[in-house]
Amino acid sequence: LATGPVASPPATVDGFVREFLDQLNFGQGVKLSQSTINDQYMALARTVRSYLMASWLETGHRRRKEETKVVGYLSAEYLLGRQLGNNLLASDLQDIADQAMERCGIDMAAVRGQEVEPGLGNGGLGRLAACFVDSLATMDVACIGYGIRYEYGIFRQTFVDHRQVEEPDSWLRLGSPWEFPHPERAVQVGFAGHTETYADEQGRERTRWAPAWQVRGVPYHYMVPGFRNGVVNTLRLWSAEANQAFDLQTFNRGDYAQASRAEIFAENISKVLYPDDSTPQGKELRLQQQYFFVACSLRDFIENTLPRDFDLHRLPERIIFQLNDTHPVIAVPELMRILVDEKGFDWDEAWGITRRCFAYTCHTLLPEALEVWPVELLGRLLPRHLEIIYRINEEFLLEVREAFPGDEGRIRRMSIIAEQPQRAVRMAYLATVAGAKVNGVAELHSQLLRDDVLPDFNAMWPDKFTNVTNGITPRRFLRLANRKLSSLITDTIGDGWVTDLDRLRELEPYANDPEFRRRFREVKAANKARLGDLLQVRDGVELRQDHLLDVMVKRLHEYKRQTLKLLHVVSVYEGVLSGRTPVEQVTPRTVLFGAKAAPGYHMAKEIIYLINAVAAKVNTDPVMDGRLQVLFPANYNVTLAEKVIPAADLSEQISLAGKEASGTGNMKFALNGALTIGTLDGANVEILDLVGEDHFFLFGMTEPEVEQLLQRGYVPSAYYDQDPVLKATIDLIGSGHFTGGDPGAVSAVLDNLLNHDPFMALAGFHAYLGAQDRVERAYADPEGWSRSTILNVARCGFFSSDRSMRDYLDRIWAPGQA
Ligand code: 26Q
Repeated sequence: LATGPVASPPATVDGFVREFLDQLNFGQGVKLSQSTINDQYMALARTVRSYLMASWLETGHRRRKEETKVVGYLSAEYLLGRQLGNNLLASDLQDIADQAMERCGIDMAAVRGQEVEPGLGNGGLGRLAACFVDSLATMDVACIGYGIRYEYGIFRQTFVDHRQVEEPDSWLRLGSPWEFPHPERAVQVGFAGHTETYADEQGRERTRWAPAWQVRGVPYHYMVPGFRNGVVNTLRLWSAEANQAFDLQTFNRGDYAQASRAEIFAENISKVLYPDDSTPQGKELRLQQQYFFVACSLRDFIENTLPRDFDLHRLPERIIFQLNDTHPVIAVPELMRILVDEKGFDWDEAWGITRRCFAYTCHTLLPEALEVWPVELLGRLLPRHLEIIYRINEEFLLEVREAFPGDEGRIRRMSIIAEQPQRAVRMAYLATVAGAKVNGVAELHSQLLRDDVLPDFNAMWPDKFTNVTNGITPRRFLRLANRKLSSLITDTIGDGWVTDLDRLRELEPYANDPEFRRRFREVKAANKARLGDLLQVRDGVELRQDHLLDVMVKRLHEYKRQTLKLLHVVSVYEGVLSGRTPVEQVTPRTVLFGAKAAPGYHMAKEIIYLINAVAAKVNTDPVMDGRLQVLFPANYNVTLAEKVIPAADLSEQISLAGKEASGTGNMKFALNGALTIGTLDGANVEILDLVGEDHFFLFGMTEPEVEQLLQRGYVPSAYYDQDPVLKATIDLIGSGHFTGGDPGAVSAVLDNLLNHDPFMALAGFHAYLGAQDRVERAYADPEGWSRSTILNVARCGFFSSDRSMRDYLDRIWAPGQA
């Protein structure tokens, strides 16, 4: 009876209504007439889940039979965004659900608005992981996404007196209908303690680790549906729990606070996402998080996913663990420990296996972002892993000696253990030594990785290094976020583009079709109106519909140069204020910022303050006649991105060349018909290559030019002294004009710019203003502008994460097989 496929409810409006009412009545325990919006959201989500369930079970069943190689994506972050819309789209139930809700008298928009997005990531790296698992499901590649179920995701940003204030993101407060806890699949993870050697039955000397304490990792499963292909993969996020709620002896003594301390301690491990995304702090809890989730994941795959009697010599045939940056790299010594200590493998045999089971993706170039763990800390928390790392390093350095005899400097440089300023493990080196492949995330980045970050490793193993340019999922960021543009595209070239984004090329000829251009502009106007409605309700601000919408949304970082954008804004304002520019000559423009600063990143928080201060003044000064507006909606996240990006005219991608590894927002904007103003950095280089110089506002130094300027000696104040516009702009800020007459309130930012300016905003200012002039001239010609935006969409199909996944398969996961 129960062996066949599970039956989905009928995919009709009737069927949907029935399932929904069942979920409401029997799942949620309310009648429709008594139900709250939250009840309705929960029931609707569970209804969609029901439709996906048969595919999920079927996919799992098929995967177990197939015996193919699985991609184990190891990522400390998944920035998923809302699930309801995505899962309705994947299951092709959008229209049915709309009609069903209407029939029940339910406000679908309000119900959608009820979902709190799981913000389990900081920014680009976490969102990339979410795009990748979407693409793998759509391509029917066996993948398990492994990560952490943080109880609190990225903080909620608010502004108080222009300053960022962080609030905890309690996304689970009302429960999540998308997760399936599996306590029966829990695993144990040990920490601290000591190691000891002993002789086994054959008299061989072996090592074992006796942890001092253990926690329980409970997996929560999330559906990852492919686009209308009957595939549902699994995202498995681990939650830390104490093995027993109370220390019973203490409990019985009546010291209840003390009795529950162990529980609180254990549960802290998955309590909150670290909100830093550049300068890792080397915090013990962070290392606990990292080890916790990879130990759970390896245990889960080896003991619970592989068949019972699987011969681990063949492990590389069945798994490739992709390391999403260095955060999961402790998985390398963990696999060695399992193979050698638990399964009794020889060291060499185990190392031969391990080296084929991992590949490493690097996402940065900033030296301060490379993770290192003090030996003292690592040895205390994971004593056996430290021993294993030492041995890996010893044998690796022998290899180096053999390849480069007598080159002691090289050996010191390449050691996995740094000696200065304190003895510490360089996680990127460990990942590079263990990884079968190492990749950067855009062409330029991969080249700089070889030349500047890991040159010695490249000299030793040139074939290890490769590039995979990032991508974004066209399902969420085009089909779902921009339904109007999607319909226009589908009406023109059919709907094959959703899973084969190169087909957007077929739009190229329509760039010359005035009727198509008109419809394209209509779509942009409608998206702008939709964003206007949202901002009105959300923040009580008005988005001027007749303005050029100029958008800079991304994490707040000095290297991304939000200050350069702000200097442009102030220069426009200062021009009018000083009478240099007649106000009628100002192109009506709204500059929209979205950015969270890491709570401990002081300069970033000062920049947020300055943006808000400038906005308050510029927006209300009658001298501007409303022609310049600066909006900074708080708490930029995936949900807001889905509304902002389709409405944008201009995409700001202005990082200093050589600093932004790739960027992925840049791709989202181009594919939604915004033009880019940008530097030759990250994937901008590839966007420019594809769309052509006539359809991209390029400015600024190349990476080698940046290096040269640094060599010659960069003196930011010289630019201030020599450029009267720059001087007037900075002086206006310095005068306290934006800060109630208090120059002190902006001195940290200005001092930094004038005396240090590590990311050369002042050097870039003149060229940036020139590029903005070109933007305004181009925007004044709507037909030419539309033509360029259409060509951007048509030529950016390359940036589908489906293509990224194809590249990973070809170059890293199954070379020669795929
Ligand atoms: C590490 C240790 C301790 C605490 C936090 C961290 C940490 C967390 C997140 C370090 C880095 C991150 C995130 C980095 C990130 O998002 N990088 C971006 O990755 C994108 C996807 O490849 C690129 O497009 C961006 O260029 C890159 O900045």
